[in-house]
Amino acid sequence: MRVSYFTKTLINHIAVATGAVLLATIALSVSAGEKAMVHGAWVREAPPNMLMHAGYLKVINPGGEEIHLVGVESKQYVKAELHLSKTIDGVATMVRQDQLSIPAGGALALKPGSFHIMLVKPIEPVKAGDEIDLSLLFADGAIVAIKAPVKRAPSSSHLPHKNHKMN
Ligand SMILES: [Cu+2]
Repeated sequence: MRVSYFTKTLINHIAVATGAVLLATIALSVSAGEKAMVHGAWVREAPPNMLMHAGYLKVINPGGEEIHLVGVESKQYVKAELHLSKTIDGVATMVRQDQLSIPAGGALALKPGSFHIMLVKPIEPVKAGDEIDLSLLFADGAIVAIKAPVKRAPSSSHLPHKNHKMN
């Protein structure tokens, strides 16, 4: 009798604990954007007459479902867009992206020569050492707010001029 009472109590405890874990899991999965982690954000310092600045970062998605970055906002700029740098017919260009997808359990790097955040028209002059506030907007309505330091481009990120014709 004693053993069976004990077993029953134990089973009840396990049931309660399992229920709590299930609830916690459901609560966590409500908002996909909240599961996104952002690493290594920075904004490239540009000459004072340049009104378009590029921001870079890495979005990590540890969740089990693909997530979608659909926009960016910064209070220090008039406008911010998601862009992709491309070379079309030997000419370097940029194409606006409506959304960037980050696969389940994967990551997406926004980096020089590839995807980036285009920050348009700084409201006040921006220089190395400043911090830019970025709000990343995800398709499910989640917002991830981060600070990106303004840095001089490291010399290693000077990309070769791909549109030089070498005949
Ligand atoms: Cu751009």
